[in-house]
Amino acid sequence: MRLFGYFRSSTSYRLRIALNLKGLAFENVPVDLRTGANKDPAFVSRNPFGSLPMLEVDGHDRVQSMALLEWLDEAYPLSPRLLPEGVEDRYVVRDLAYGIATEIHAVNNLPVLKYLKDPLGHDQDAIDTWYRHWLKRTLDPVEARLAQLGTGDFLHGDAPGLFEVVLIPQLANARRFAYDLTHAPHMTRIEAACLALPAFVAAHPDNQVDSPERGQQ
Ligand SMILES: N[C@@H](CCC(=O)N[C@@H](CS)C(=O)NCC(=O)O)C(=O)O
Repeated sequence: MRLFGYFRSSTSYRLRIALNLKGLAFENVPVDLRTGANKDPAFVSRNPFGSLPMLEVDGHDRVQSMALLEWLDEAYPLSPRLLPEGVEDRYVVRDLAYGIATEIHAVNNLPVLKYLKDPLGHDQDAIDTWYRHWLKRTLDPVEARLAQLGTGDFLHGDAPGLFEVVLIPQLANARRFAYDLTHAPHMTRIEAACLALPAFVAAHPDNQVDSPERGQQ
């Protein structure tokens, strides 16, 4: 398996966590978003979206992180499952995971932020305000939902699953944009529990070969 990703890409981070949780070995292939390597014709010929992550398995290129996560769970139904067994439990996990993936990531993605700057002409302060606005609009209800559900260290049961795989990268981005998480005790408790696990530590952006934190660039 080869994972084409970028250390700071939150969708790549999702896949790294999921592969680690399932104990699936993979080769990390960095694609530099800053230089636009994801738009190179050779890459686009394999992935017309020109997006990360892309997972190459047995000669097949698969993209779109949420579809990939669900595919991984079906193709490799090893413990732990990313989605629980019961229909209602699966609904609750998807409710929150897809809320973050579709309502925050989609509007705060790098091409959107670049477009706000050029051609729309917004400065960095305005872009940061945009970013935090869309975070708050969905993270507040996620936090309220976690309070309603009375969650412990994880949304469902005693292990992380699809929700945590999506939440942790989003919180890493929130912290990069100086988003105030002091009023989110449920999310930050879950974050602390996840970040103590080896699968999450190994997947962290700072621990990737293409991260400047590793002194590679
Ligand atoms: N819906 C896609 C979004 C993928 C995506 O936009 N990834 C970002 C990195 S987090 C990316 O590749 N951005 C560069 C671009 O689209 O030009 C998914 O979930 O995989």
